[in-house]
Amino acid sequence: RPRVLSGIQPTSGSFHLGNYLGAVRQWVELQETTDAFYMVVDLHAITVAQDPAALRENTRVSAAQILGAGLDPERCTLFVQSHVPEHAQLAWVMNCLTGFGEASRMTQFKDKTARHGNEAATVGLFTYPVLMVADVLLYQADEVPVGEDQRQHLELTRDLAERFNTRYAPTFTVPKPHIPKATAKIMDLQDPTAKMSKSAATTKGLISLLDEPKLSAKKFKSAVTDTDTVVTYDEEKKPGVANLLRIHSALSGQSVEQLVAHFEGKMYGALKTELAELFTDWVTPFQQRTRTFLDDPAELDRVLAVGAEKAREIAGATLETVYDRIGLVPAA
Ligand code: AQP
Repeated sequence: RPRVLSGIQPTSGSFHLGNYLGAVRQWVELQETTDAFYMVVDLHAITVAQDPAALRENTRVSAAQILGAGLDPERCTLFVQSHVPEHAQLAWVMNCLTGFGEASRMTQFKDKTARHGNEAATVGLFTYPVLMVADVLLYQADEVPVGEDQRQHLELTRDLAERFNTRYAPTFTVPKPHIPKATAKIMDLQDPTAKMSKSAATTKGLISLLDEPKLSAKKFKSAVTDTDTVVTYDEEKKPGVANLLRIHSALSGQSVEQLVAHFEGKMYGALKTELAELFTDWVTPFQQRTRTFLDDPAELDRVLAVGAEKAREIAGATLETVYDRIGLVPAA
């Protein structure tokens, strides 16, 4: 079975629809056919300032949402990144293999610096992609299910894996991104040219999974579209409608072509209303499942402890090989 690894940041209490459709939903599917490792990446989250109590809470809420989305800890490995110290250890080695110019080309750093301001940009934020490289390589992952925004980081991962393998000896699996096109980039409902993001200027176009379903339904109904009225799929000219169609398709399982036929002769309002209902039908049981995991913190901690132990076995073995290959003397 191919090995899969992915992670999500506990930067806010609730995941948004982009996180779910772009990443977590793939995780649930892949646990059936792969040897899957999924983690809450708290070390990534601290690359921007976090309130300690909120980070602790959001880490648990994130794990509960992953389980609520359908992840089964019996069929995959779920853990918290900081429980496996090898992530930070391998990241250091990888930092020493990464060119400064190479790291400077990462667009997410530029975007986040622009959003959070230059003064808020830490060295940790700059080197965030290298920590992600370590995350993936530690587990010898074959595939990494992520949204489109992570493609560049995956390319860096491949480059560094190959560089290490060439410089020392074949050590790392060179991973491939797993980015299904239809859900690779879910857009903000108010600005369909920008990706849905936790840190958008306003939350009007952001569908947070733990919000009251009624509030999300309202956001779907007031989604920005265009002055035309015919429901057709055109990413360039009708990005708002295209985004709604892609979300509908992902939630309903119907193809975009089927949906266009279904909405023939109907206006945008019909698409929005149907989407609001579809989302409510999905999110209501998701919230209930998430709540059951949050109501039993001892069980949640147990699941995460089992996951961390399984993860450490593999991560530890990889790090030992790496330390040996680069010439570090083992502790007696
Ligand atoms: N809009 C999106 N469409 C599809 N996939 C998305 N992902 C994020 N936004 C979208 C994917 O979700 C996974 C977890 O991402 P993350 O933990 O790195 O979250 P994020 O990128 O920090 O989310 P935001 O909302 O975009 O946060 P900010 O605004 O802080 O940057 C990843 O696989 C990601 O690709």
